[in-house]
Amino acid sequence: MELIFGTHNHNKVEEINKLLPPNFTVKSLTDLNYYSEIEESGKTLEENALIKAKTIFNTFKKNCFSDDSGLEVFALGGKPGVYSARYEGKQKNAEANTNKILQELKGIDNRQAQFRSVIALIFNETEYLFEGIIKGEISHSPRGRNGFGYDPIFIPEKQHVTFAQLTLFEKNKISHRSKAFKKLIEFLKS
Ligand code: ITT
Repeated sequence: MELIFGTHNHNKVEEINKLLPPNFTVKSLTDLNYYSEIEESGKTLEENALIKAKTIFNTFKKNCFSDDSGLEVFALGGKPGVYSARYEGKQKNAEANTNKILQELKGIDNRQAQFRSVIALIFNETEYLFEGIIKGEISHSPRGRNGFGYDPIFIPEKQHVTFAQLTLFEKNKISHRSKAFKKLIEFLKS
């Protein structure tokens, strides 16, 4: 069975391919030479994931899925959430984004946070949503060099190190995205 994954992110495609049974083939937007910008204008992760999936479905008329993820900090009322990539401006600078969070949490004891990932699937013309969450807390300073985005300041529950101090293999075993991917795969296999 062939599915289109609405991303150009090679790492995400590789991650899901490792989890999928061999009878599934995933094609990315890069594989399909689709380079139009899809505006992520939604106010929630769910809306954005659906906007992307619907745009792709309307273009290719094939089963497809898209994801959107973000960091939600409790003491900041769930921010940056859907605005995670551009929290400190349009330039989407990960270091500036992480510094902004550390600044906003100065003097605040509650450092609880979670990464949340939502996948929107359009399968046989019906829409489905799958969610993955990893809870944790925000460190007091950035630590580690692996990963991307907010990884250097996110300590997942039951760990003493940040996501950026874990190997990609270790992170993928517990990450929000892999949890959502696993739910999607269970659905596709059933
Ligand atoms: P696409 O091209 O597929 O849209 P993206 O980089 O925008 O990829 P996401 O939509 O999954 O990635 O995530 C949006 C932002 O949320 C991302 O730029 C990071 O700032 C943050 N984020 C999401 N997942 C993360 C993770 O596993 N580790 C660190 N930061 C993450």
